[in-house]
Amino acid sequence: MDIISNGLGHPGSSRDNMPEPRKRDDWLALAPDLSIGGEASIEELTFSSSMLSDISTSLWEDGYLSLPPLFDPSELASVRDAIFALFEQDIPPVYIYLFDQPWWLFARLGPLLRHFVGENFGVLPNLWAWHLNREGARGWPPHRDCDAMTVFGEGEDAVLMSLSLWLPLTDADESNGCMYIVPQSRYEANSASQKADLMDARSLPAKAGSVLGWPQDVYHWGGSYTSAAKNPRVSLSLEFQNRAFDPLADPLMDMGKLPPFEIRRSLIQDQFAKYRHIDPNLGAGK
Ligand SMILES: O=C(O)CCC(=O)C(=O)O
Ligand SMILES: [Fe+2]
Repeated sequence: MDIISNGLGHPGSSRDNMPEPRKRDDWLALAPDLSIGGEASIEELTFSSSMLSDISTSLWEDGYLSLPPLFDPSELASVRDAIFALFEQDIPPVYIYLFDQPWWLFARLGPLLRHFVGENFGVLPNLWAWHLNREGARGWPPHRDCDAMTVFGEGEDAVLMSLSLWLPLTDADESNGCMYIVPQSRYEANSASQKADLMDARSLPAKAGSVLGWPQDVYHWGGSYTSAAKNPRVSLSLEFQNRAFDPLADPLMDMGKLPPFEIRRSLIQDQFAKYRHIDPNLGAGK
């Protein structure tokens, strides 16, 4: 099996071409429950210090975090339904990031993000969304989101340069393409060869509204959609970085000040160009 690890962030795959660029109002008509450039009133989720300390333990020991459903089904529904509406128009799911709500879901995780990537964390311009719904459709192949070392120091004092979060909007399991990850302990077991063995991977079934996360040098991938699937696998990912380090990519964004419509659109289009060398079937993303 090929391991893709190009240091650029996600490899990608998606549906093909996009129709002509649409205007802001056309996008809003597609997803009437969502907004673009709306006034944010983010109610952050509460994470007690004991919760954060348990999450830290699992992140440092296992190399990933896996949180139970945190979001209300109704707040997921509008974003998920908008991805279905995009699909009906043959528009790749990553266009969901034109709207405010997917960003705001992640913004509600503020206490978690500040805990791991600093008070003044930045949002990396590496974003993608998936909608697997037919037999044989696959998530992304094995890769690391960043080739560089992203964890500095050890134990309680370790500092994370960047963190990827993955948020399923529908239940994800082995039948519809959940995530797989090689746990940290297995790297240590293979440290002589400095190689991740994909046979050590663990599947990470995750209910809608739960959250998975990993430091960016961990190998992971998305599974396949099979005939046993009960529902589509719809998910979002976004990456965050500690601003104490030089920006891993430009522009490093501020969760409290999302880019305006035109910039969001070009940001989304850039994702296609970034990953086309990995998946030559990627459309232009226009
Ligand atoms: O959802 C997938 O198939 C891949 C997700 C991934 O690689 C990521 O979010 O970094
Ligand atoms: Fe990834």
